[in-house]
Amino acid sequence: MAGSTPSSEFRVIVYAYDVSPFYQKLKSVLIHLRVSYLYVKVRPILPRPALSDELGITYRRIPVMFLDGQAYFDTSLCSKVLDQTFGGKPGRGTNLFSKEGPLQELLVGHWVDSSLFQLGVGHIPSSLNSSEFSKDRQGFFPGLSLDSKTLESDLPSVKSQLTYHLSKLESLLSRSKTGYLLDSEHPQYLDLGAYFPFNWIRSLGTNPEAFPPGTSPVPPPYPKVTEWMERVRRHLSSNESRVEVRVVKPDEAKSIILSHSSPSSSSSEPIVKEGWLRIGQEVMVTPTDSGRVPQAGRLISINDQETIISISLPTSSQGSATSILAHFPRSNFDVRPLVEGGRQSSL
Ligand SMILES: N[C@@H](CCC(=O)N[C@@H](CS)C(=O)NCC(=O)O)C(=O)O
Repeated sequence: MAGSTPSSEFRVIVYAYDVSPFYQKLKSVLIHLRVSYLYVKVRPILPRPALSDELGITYRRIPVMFLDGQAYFDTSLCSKVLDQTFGGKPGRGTNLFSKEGPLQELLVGHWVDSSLFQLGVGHIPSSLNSSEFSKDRQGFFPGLSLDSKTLESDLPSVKSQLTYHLSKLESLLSRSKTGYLLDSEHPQYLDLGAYFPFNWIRSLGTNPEAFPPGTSPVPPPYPKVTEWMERVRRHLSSNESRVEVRVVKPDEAKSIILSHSSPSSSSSEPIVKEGWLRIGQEVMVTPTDSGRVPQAGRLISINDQETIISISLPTSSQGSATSILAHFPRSNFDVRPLVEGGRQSSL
């Protein structure tokens, strides 16, 4: 795609770093949907001033996506809103949630993004796990140590746990006529969602038993999974040339984000009606699974799909805009009133 479009005409901006598996997941959704985007590269470890100092974003996980100037957190919500905005439209990729949409959301959110991703983390070789990295990730997954020695000694058990997931996938695929997980004509969200941890694990090279290298004389133990991975890879690589990924500096991205005006929203969510939360109140939104760093903001809207808050820009960074709108999924996120100096009791 020619690189002549002004940056301000790109609707999507992604903050991430290349080796982030969740960025790779989001990228596969963008490629499938054929959506070009601006890419702000941030460090794999904190601090990330492009998000915190410039935009007031304390949520620590990557990627963070902006669509038309509004922030979206968690690849589950990002994928859904991208699909609703672009899926099936002229010149774009097919809808990702057209088959068993709610089931796909549950499967990717509560199986792939959690159990499978953690097994992926367990495959990280100690050569990649610097002390700076493991220090940064301390406490990222409650109850899971990322220290090199523990990762190394746990690897056999992690590999053995992975066989359960591979064998389920193998049997699902042996019933599929199209070679996609839900027997759909085109890949669905579940295909892209499940591809990223397996592809990541394969690329880490610590599990040649499950993923023998191409040169190996040993046949792959999960042939249907191997074929499916190749099918998804080919699908993505055939769409990749239609997507422009333009790397931009944080300043440029920020001025594009702030040039959008923010619409207002209202709420119909029962917890608001019951008086637990009030629209306009200061709240904090915190992931409940990993990277539990709260994000504070003013409650704009909450329903059964998402929570929207307004995040104040740090005073040093304000211009004509003083806040941004930010969307969080309801699943795996806790919303509660902000209390000075401590946490309020659970919802
Ligand atoms: N459920 C989240 C998980 C995101 C996540 O865990 N991302 C990893 C990178 S792949 C992360 O943020 N690690 C800590 C960090 O980069 O600071 C999502 O789907 O976006």
